[in-house]
Amino acid sequence: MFSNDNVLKPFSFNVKVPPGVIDKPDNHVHRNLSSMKGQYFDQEAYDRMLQREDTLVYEVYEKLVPEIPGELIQGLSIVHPGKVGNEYFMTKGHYHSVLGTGELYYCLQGHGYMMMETHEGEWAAEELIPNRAVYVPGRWAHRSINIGDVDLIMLFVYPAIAGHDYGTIERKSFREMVINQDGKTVILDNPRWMTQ
Ligand code: S6P
Ligand code: ZN
Repeated sequence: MFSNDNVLKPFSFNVKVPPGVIDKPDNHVHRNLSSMKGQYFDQEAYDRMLQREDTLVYEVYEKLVPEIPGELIQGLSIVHPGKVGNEYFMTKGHYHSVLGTGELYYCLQGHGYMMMETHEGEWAAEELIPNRAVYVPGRWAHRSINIGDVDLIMLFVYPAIAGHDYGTIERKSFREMVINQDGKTVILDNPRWMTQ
């Protein structure tokens, strides 16, 4: 965490795509299959895959700033290509703890979807292609999904006070899932989704 005692000075950083790295990140998060228990529809495929290897599913590079109103955290999110059964590799997904905080994503490489939903049960999916921005408004949970053959790389920016609520999605999952059905990418109702 960035100390609030530090005075933040303007800064810049280089983004290199590929491979999808930034200069001097403050944080580099690795998310492997084992940290996504219960999130993929085909539990048997998940268990089989995990037995073979705890595959790296996605990575995040962050530039941290003081967690105070007005400041913005930014970084890169990289979802590797792959599937668990027929379901594409994806992020865990979360609500922001400060529910009203939004987030901007800008796709730099790859092909995917930003899956979003609200506590009230509304959902939306926006396609991610290079040079397209997706805005996630406050109140919307979000998960990025890689439906392509190369890394899905996105730049993100969100309020430093946002915080993360992963628990709700771990319990309820997302209402919709993105799978490959007979060679086509389709969005289907997720049987694992819980209404409460
Ligand atoms: C944070 C922002 C991203 C995600 C990243 C990984 O608010 O939305 O930096 O952290 O895409 O996803 P997740 O769901 O594991 O945090
Ligand atoms: Zn977020």
